Amino acid sequence: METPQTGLSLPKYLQEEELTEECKELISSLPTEKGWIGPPLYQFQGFWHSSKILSTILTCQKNFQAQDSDIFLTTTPKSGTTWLKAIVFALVNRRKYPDPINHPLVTNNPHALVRYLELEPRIDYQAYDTSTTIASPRLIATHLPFVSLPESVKNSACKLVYLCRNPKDNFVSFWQFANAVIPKEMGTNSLEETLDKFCRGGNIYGPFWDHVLGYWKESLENPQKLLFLKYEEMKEHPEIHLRRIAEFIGCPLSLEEESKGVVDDILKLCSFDTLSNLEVNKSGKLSSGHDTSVFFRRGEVGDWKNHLTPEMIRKLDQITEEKWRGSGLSF
Ligand code: PAP
Repeated sequence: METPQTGLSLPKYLQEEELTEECKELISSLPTEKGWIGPPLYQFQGFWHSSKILSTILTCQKNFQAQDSDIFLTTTPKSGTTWLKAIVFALVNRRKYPDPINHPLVTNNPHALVRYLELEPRIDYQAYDTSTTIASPRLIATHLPFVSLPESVKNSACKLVYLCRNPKDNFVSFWQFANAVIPKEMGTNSLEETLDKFCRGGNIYGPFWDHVLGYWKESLENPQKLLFLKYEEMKEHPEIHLRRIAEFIGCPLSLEEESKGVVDDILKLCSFDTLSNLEVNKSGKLSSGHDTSVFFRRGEVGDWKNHLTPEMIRKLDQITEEKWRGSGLSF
Protein backbone atom coordinates (compact mmCIF):
# COMPACT_ATOMS: atom_id res chain seq x y z
CA MET A 1 0.00 0.00 0.00
CA GLU A 2 1.27 3.53 -0.76
CA THR A 3 2.17 6.01 1.93
CA PRO A 4 -0.63 8.55 2.28
CA GLN A 5 0.33 11.90 0.76
CA THR A 6 0.08 14.55 3.38
CA GLY A 7 0.34 18.32 3.15
CA LEU A 8 -1.03 18.41 -0.41
CA SER A 9 -3.93 20.64 -1.36
CA LEU A 10 -6.20 17.77 -2.30
CA PRO A 11 -9.98 18.03 -2.61
CA LYS A 12 -11.64 16.87 0.62
CA TYR A 13 -12.94 13.62 -0.84
CA LEU A 14 -9.38 12.53 -1.60
CA GLN A 15 -7.81 13.52 1.70
CA GLU A 16 -6.95 10.57 3.85
CA GLU A 17 -8.07 10.64 7.43
CA GLU A 18 -8.63 8.29 10.30
CA LEU A 19 -10.74 5.38 9.08
CA THR A 20 -12.95 3.05 11.08
CA GLU A 21 -11.51 -0.36 11.94
CA GLU A 22 -14.10 -1.92 9.62
CA CYS A 23 -12.91 0.24 6.72
CA LYS A 24 -9.23 -0.36 7.48
CA GLU A 25 -9.79 -4.09 7.52
CA LEU A 26 -11.73 -4.00 4.29
CA ILE A 27 -9.10 -1.84 2.57
CA SER A 28 -6.30 -4.16 3.55
CA SER A 29 -8.01 -6.90 1.53
CA LEU A 30 -8.76 -4.85 -1.60
CA PRO A 31 -6.77 -4.45 -4.83
CA THR A 32 -5.11 -1.04 -4.96
CA GLU A 33 -4.05 1.30 -7.76
CA LYS A 34 -2.21 4.63 -7.87
CA GLY A 35 -4.72 7.53 -8.10
CA TRP A 36 -4.45 10.28 -10.74
CA ILE A 37 -4.43 13.19 -8.39
CA GLY A 38 -3.62 11.89 -5.00
CA PRO A 39 -3.83 8.93 -2.69
CA PRO A 40 -4.32 5.35 -3.88
CA LEU A 41 -7.62 3.95 -5.04
CA TYR A 42 -9.18 0.67 -3.89
CA GLN A 43 -11.37 -1.65 -5.89
CA PHE A 44 -14.65 -2.33 -4.15
CA GLN A 45 -17.63 -4.09 -5.77
CA GLY A 46 -15.77 -3.83 -9.08
CA PHE A 47 -15.12 -0.05 -8.97
CA TRP A 48 -12.27 2.20 -7.80
CA HIS A 49 -12.58 4.61 -4.87
CA SER A 50 -10.40 6.65 -2.54
CA SER A 51 -10.29 5.41 1.04
CA LYS A 52 -12.36 8.36 2.19
CA ILE A 53 -15.10 7.75 -0.36
CA LEU A 54 -14.98 4.06 0.43
CA SER A 55 -15.63 4.76 4.08
CA THR A 56 -18.65 6.92 3.24
CA ILE A 57 -19.92 4.29 0.82
CA LEU A 58 -19.94 1.81 3.69
CA THR A 59 -21.78 4.33 5.88
CA CYS A 60 -24.34 5.04 3.17
CA GLN A 61 -24.88 1.37 2.42
CA LYS A 62 -25.53 0.78 6.09
CA ASN A 63 -27.49 3.88 7.11
CA PHE A 64 -28.97 5.75 4.20
CA GLN A 65 -32.74 5.50 3.98
CA ALA A 66 -34.17 6.49 0.64
CA GLN A 67 -37.64 8.02 0.53
CA ASP A 68 -40.10 7.23 -2.22
CA SER A 69 -40.11 10.88 -3.24
CA ASP A 70 -36.30 11.15 -3.58
CA ILE A 71 -34.80 12.03 -6.93
CA PHE A 72 -31.25 10.76 -7.52
CA LEU A 73 -29.06 12.41 -10.12
CA THR A 74 -26.57 9.72 -10.99
CA THR A 75 -23.64 10.19 -13.33
CA THR A 76 -20.19 9.07 -14.24
CA PRO A 77 -17.84 11.92 -13.31
CA LYS A 78 -17.37 14.49 -16.09
CA SER A 79 -20.47 13.50 -18.02
CA GLY A 80 -22.48 16.68 -17.40
CA THR A 81 -23.36 16.37 -13.72
CA THR A 82 -23.16 20.13 -13.14
CA TRP A 83 -25.60 20.74 -15.99
CA LEU A 84 -27.99 18.00 -14.87
CA LYS A 85 -27.97 19.31 -11.30
CA ALA A 86 -28.81 22.81 -12.52
CA ILE A 87 -31.62 21.62 -14.81
CA VAL A 88 -33.32 19.37 -12.28
CA PHE A 89 -32.94 21.90 -9.46
CA ALA A 90 -34.51 24.58 -11.66
CA LEU A 91 -37.29 22.23 -12.79
CA VAL A 92 -38.26 21.01 -9.34
CA ASN A 93 -38.14 24.49 -7.84
CA ARG A 94 -39.62 26.45 -10.75
CA ARG A 95 -42.68 27.62 -8.83
CA LYS A 96 -40.64 28.58 -5.80
CA TYR A 97 -38.14 30.57 -7.88
CA PRO A 98 -39.92 31.91 -10.97
CA ASP A 99 -37.56 34.87 -11.39
CA PRO A 100 -34.32 33.93 -13.24
CA ILE A 101 -32.61 37.12 -12.00
CA ASN A 102 -33.05 36.20 -8.34
CA HIS A 103 -32.65 32.47 -8.77
CA PRO A 104 -30.44 30.44 -6.38
CA LEU A 105 -28.49 29.24 -9.43
CA VAL A 106 -27.32 32.80 -9.99
CA THR A 107 -25.59 32.94 -6.64
CA ASN A 108 -24.78 29.25 -6.03
CA ASN A 109 -22.82 26.72 -8.02
CA PRO A 110 -25.11 23.74 -8.86
CA HIS A 111 -22.90 21.49 -6.71
CA ALA A 112 -23.72 23.61 -3.67
CA LEU A 113 -27.45 23.17 -4.30
CA VAL A 114 -27.52 19.44 -5.02
CA ARG A 115 -25.06 17.55 -2.86
CA TYR A 116 -23.39 14.20 -3.33
CA LEU A 117 -24.54 11.27 -1.24
CA GLU A 118 -21.09 9.79 -0.80
CA LEU A 119 -18.85 12.85 -0.92
CA GLU A 120 -20.21 14.64 2.10
CA PRO A 121 -19.83 12.26 4.99
CA ARG A 122 -20.86 14.79 7.58
CA ILE A 123 -24.31 15.28 6.16
CA ASP A 124 -26.80 13.67 8.45
CA TYR A 125 -28.77 11.70 5.89
CA GLN A 126 -31.78 11.44 8.14
CA ALA A 127 -31.92 15.21 8.29
CA TYR A 128 -31.03 15.66 4.64
CA ASP A 129 -34.11 17.79 3.99
CA THR A 130 -33.03 20.53 6.31
CA SER A 131 -29.45 20.67 5.11
CA THR A 132 -30.42 21.54 1.56
CA THR A 133 -32.60 24.30 0.23
CA ILE A 134 -35.21 21.80 -0.89
CA ALA A 135 -37.55 20.06 1.50
CA SER A 136 -39.28 17.54 -0.72
CA PRO A 137 -38.52 15.94 -3.03
CA ARG A 138 -34.91 15.58 -1.95
CA LEU A 139 -32.48 15.98 -4.83
CA ILE A 140 -29.42 13.86 -4.18
CA ALA A 141 -26.49 13.35 -6.52
CA THR A 142 -24.18 10.38 -6.69
CA HIS A 143 -21.38 8.99 -8.82
CA LEU A 144 -21.81 5.56 -7.24
CA PRO A 145 -22.11 2.65 -9.65
CA PHE A 146 -25.51 0.97 -9.62
CA VAL A 147 -24.17 -2.08 -7.81
CA SER A 148 -23.00 0.03 -4.87
CA LEU A 149 -26.16 2.07 -4.31
CA PRO A 150 -27.69 1.58 -0.86
CA GLU A 151 -30.37 -1.12 -0.96
CA SER A 152 -33.06 1.37 0.04
CA VAL A 153 -32.34 3.37 -3.13
CA LYS A 154 -32.77 0.27 -5.26
CA ASN A 155 -35.84 -0.97 -3.44
CA SER A 156 -37.84 2.18 -2.79
CA ALA A 157 -39.96 4.00 -5.36
CA CYS A 158 -37.44 6.83 -5.65
CA LYS A 159 -36.41 7.90 -9.15
CA LEU A 160 -32.97 7.83 -10.72
CA VAL A 161 -31.91 10.05 -13.59
CA TYR A 162 -28.64 8.81 -15.08
CA LEU A 163 -26.52 10.91 -17.41
CA CYS A 164 -23.50 9.62 -19.31
CA ARG A 165 -21.36 10.74 -22.18
CA ASN A 166 -19.36 9.54 -25.16
CA PRO A 167 -16.32 7.68 -23.74
CA LYS A 168 -13.84 9.80 -25.70
CA ASP A 169 -15.22 13.14 -24.51
CA ASN A 170 -15.65 11.74 -21.03
CA PHE A 171 -12.01 10.73 -20.95
CA VAL A 172 -10.74 14.07 -22.28
CA SER A 173 -12.86 15.98 -19.79
CA PHE A 174 -11.59 13.72 -16.97
CA TRP A 175 -7.98 14.22 -17.98
CA GLN A 176 -8.35 17.98 -18.20
CA PHE A 177 -10.13 18.08 -14.85
CA ALA A 178 -7.49 15.95 -13.14
CA ASN A 179 -4.75 18.26 -14.36
CA ALA A 180 -6.73 21.33 -13.32
CA VAL A 181 -7.16 20.15 -9.73
CA ILE A 182 -3.97 18.18 -9.13
CA PRO A 183 -1.85 19.76 -6.37
CA LYS A 184 0.99 21.72 -8.01
CA GLU A 185 3.57 19.67 -6.12
CA MET A 186 2.48 16.57 -8.05
CA GLY A 187 3.02 17.93 -11.55
CA THR A 188 0.58 16.83 -14.26
CA ASN A 189 -0.69 13.57 -15.73
CA SER A 190 0.33 12.89 -19.32
CA LEU A 191 -2.40 12.05 -21.80
CA GLU A 192 -0.82 8.66 -22.56
CA GLU A 193 -0.46 7.59 -18.94
CA THR A 194 -3.96 8.78 -18.06
CA LEU A 195 -5.50 7.03 -21.04
CA ASP A 196 -3.77 3.81 -20.13
CA LYS A 197 -5.25 3.94 -16.66
CA PHE A 198 -8.70 4.94 -17.94
CA CYS A 199 -8.68 2.02 -20.37
CA ARG A 200 -7.75 -0.37 -17.57
CA GLY A 201 -10.62 1.12 -15.57
CA GLY A 202 -8.43 2.33 -12.73
CA ASN A 203 -9.78 5.87 -12.42
CA ILE A 204 -12.00 7.09 -9.63
CA TYR A 205 -15.49 5.50 -10.02
CA GLY A 206 -14.12 3.52 -12.99
CA PRO A 207 -14.27 1.39 -15.05
CA PHE A 208 -16.27 3.95 -17.00
CA TRP A 209 -17.81 1.32 -19.32
CA ASP A 210 -19.03 -0.87 -16.47
CA HIS A 211 -20.54 2.14 -14.72
CA VAL A 212 -22.56 3.08 -17.80
CA LEU A 213 -23.50 -0.52 -18.57
CA GLY A 214 -24.80 -1.13 -15.04
CA TYR A 215 -27.24 1.77 -15.29
CA TRP A 216 -28.10 1.01 -18.92
CA LYS A 217 -29.19 -2.53 -18.04
CA GLU A 218 -31.22 -1.27 -15.11
CA SER A 219 -32.93 1.31 -17.32
CA LEU A 220 -33.99 -1.46 -19.71
CA GLU A 221 -35.31 -3.64 -16.90
CA ASN A 222 -36.85 -0.87 -14.89
CA PRO A 223 -37.71 2.13 -17.08
CA GLN A 224 -40.15 3.52 -14.52
CA LYS A 225 -37.34 3.84 -12.02
CA LEU A 226 -34.39 4.88 -14.12
CA LEU A 227 -34.21 7.42 -16.92
CA PHE A 228 -31.03 6.96 -18.98
CA LEU A 229 -29.76 10.08 -20.73
CA LYS A 230 -26.84 10.91 -22.97
CA TYR A 231 -25.05 14.26 -22.85
CA GLU A 232 -24.84 14.40 -26.65
CA GLU A 233 -28.60 13.95 -27.03
CA MET A 234 -29.24 16.56 -24.36
CA LYS A 235 -27.00 18.99 -26.24
CA GLU A 236 -28.79 18.29 -29.52
CA HIS A 237 -32.37 18.55 -28.26
CA PRO A 238 -32.27 19.99 -24.75
CA GLU A 239 -35.94 20.95 -24.78
CA ILE A 240 -37.07 17.38 -25.56
CA HIS A 241 -34.96 15.96 -22.75
CA LEU A 242 -35.96 18.60 -20.26
CA ARG A 243 -39.60 17.66 -20.87
CA ARG A 244 -38.72 13.96 -20.55
CA ILE A 245 -37.00 14.60 -17.23
CA ALA A 246 -39.93 16.66 -15.98
CA GLU A 247 -42.43 13.90 -16.88
CA PHE A 248 -40.20 11.21 -15.41
CA ILE A 249 -39.71 12.88 -12.04
CA GLY A 250 -43.39 13.66 -11.79
CA CYS A 251 -43.48 17.39 -12.45
CA PRO A 252 -44.54 17.69 -16.11
CA LEU A 253 -44.87 21.13 -17.61
CA SER A 254 -48.42 22.44 -17.84
CA LEU A 255 -49.84 23.97 -20.99
CA GLU A 256 -49.70 27.32 -19.31
CA GLU A 257 -46.02 26.89 -18.47
CA GLU A 258 -45.32 25.78 -22.02
CA SER A 259 -47.04 28.83 -23.42
CA LYS A 260 -45.07 31.09 -21.07
CA GLY A 261 -41.78 29.63 -22.34
CA VAL A 262 -40.71 27.99 -19.08
CA VAL A 263 -38.70 25.33 -20.95
CA ASP A 264 -36.58 27.93 -22.72
CA ASP A 265 -36.19 29.97 -19.55
CA ILE A 266 -34.82 26.99 -17.62
CA LEU A 267 -32.52 25.96 -20.43
CA LYS A 268 -31.18 29.49 -20.76
CA LEU A 269 -30.56 29.77 -17.03
CA CYS A 270 -28.76 26.40 -16.99
CA SER A 271 -26.84 26.84 -20.23
CA PHE A 272 -23.07 26.63 -20.27
CA ASP A 273 -22.86 30.27 -21.36
CA THR A 274 -25.06 31.58 -18.56
CA LEU A 275 -23.63 29.48 -15.75
CA SER A 276 -19.98 29.79 -16.72
CA ASN A 277 -20.24 33.58 -16.86
CA LEU A 278 -21.71 34.01 -13.39
CA GLU A 279 -19.34 35.42 -10.79
CA VAL A 280 -20.04 32.49 -8.45
CA ASN A 281 -18.84 30.10 -11.13
CA LYS A 282 -15.86 32.18 -12.19
CA SER A 283 -14.31 32.80 -8.80
CA GLY A 284 -16.22 30.73 -6.23
CA LYS A 285 -15.00 27.83 -4.13
CA LEU A 286 -16.88 24.71 -3.06
CA SER A 287 -16.73 23.03 0.33
CA SER A 288 -14.83 20.19 -1.38
CA GLY A 289 -12.00 22.68 -1.99
CA HIS A 290 -12.55 22.86 -5.76
CA ASP A 291 -12.73 26.20 -7.55
CA THR A 292 -16.17 26.40 -9.12
CA SER A 293 -14.59 27.33 -12.46
CA VAL A 294 -13.13 23.83 -12.93
CA PHE A 295 -16.61 22.49 -13.70
CA PHE A 296 -16.91 24.70 -16.77
CA ARG A 297 -14.37 24.06 -19.50
CA ARG A 298 -15.81 23.89 -23.03
CA GLY A 299 -19.14 22.14 -22.62
CA GLU A 300 -19.12 20.83 -26.19
CA VAL A 301 -19.50 17.54 -27.99
CA GLY A 302 -16.47 16.19 -29.85
CA ASP A 303 -13.58 17.97 -28.12
CA TRP A 304 -11.78 14.60 -28.20
CA LYS A 305 -10.92 15.34 -31.82
CA ASN A 306 -8.63 18.12 -30.57
CA HIS A 307 -6.67 15.89 -28.20
CA LEU A 308 -6.59 12.21 -29.13
CA THR A 309 -4.25 10.59 -31.64
CA PRO A 310 -5.65 8.05 -34.16
CA GLU A 311 -4.12 5.28 -32.04
CA MET A 312 -5.83 6.55 -28.89
CA ILE A 313 -9.14 6.80 -30.71
CA ARG A 314 -8.76 3.25 -31.99
CA LYS A 315 -8.00 2.00 -28.49
CA LEU A 316 -11.00 3.69 -26.89
CA ASP A 317 -13.34 2.63 -29.71
CA GLN A 318 -12.15 -0.94 -29.46
CA ILE A 319 -12.78 -1.14 -25.71
CA THR A 320 -16.18 0.47 -26.16
CA GLU A 321 -17.08 -2.08 -28.82
CA GLU A 322 -15.88 -5.00 -26.70
CA LYS A 323 -17.43 -3.88 -23.43
CA TRP A 324 -20.83 -2.93 -24.80
CA ARG A 325 -21.18 -5.54 -27.55
CA GLY A 326 -24.70 -6.94 -27.61
CA SER A 327 -26.01 -4.47 -25.02
CA GLY A 328 -27.71 -2.15 -27.51
CA LEU A 329 -25.71 0.73 -26.07
CA SER A 330 -23.72 2.97 -28.41
CA PHE A 331 -22.68 6.58 -28.94
P1 PAP B 1 -18.32 16.44 -12.23
O1 PAP B 1 -18.61 14.99 -12.47
O2 PAP B 1 -16.96 16.66 -11.65
O3 PAP B 1 -19.39 17.15 -11.50
P2 PAP B 1 -19.39 17.22 -14.73
O4 PAP B 1 -20.23 18.40 -14.48
O5 PAP B 1 -20.07 15.89 -14.84
O6 PAP B 1 -18.22 17.13 -13.67
O7 PAP B 1 -18.61 17.40 -16.10
C1 PAP B 1 -18.01 18.57 -16.48
C2 PAP B 1 -18.26 18.70 -17.97
O8 PAP B 1 -19.57 19.25 -18.18
C3 PAP B 1 -17.28 19.69 -18.59
O9 PAP B 1 -17.11 19.22 -19.91
P3 PAP B 1 -15.82 19.54 -20.79
O10 PAP B 1 -14.62 19.25 -19.95
O11 PAP B 1 -15.90 18.68 -21.99
O12 PAP B 1 -15.92 20.99 -21.14
C4 PAP B 1 -18.08 20.98 -18.53
O13 PAP B 1 -17.60 21.96 -19.40
C5 PAP B 1 -19.45 20.48 -18.89
N1 PAP B 1 -20.51 21.40 -18.45
C6 PAP B 1 -20.60 22.08 -17.28
N2 PAP B 1 -21.70 22.82 -17.25
C7 PAP B 1 -22.35 22.60 -18.41
C8 PAP B 1 -23.57 23.12 -18.96
N3 PAP B 1 -24.31 23.98 -18.31
N4 PAP B 1 -23.93 22.68 -20.18
C9 PAP B 1 -23.17 21.79 -20.85
N5 PAP B 1 -22.01 21.29 -20.40
C10 PAP B 1 -21.59 21.69 -19.19
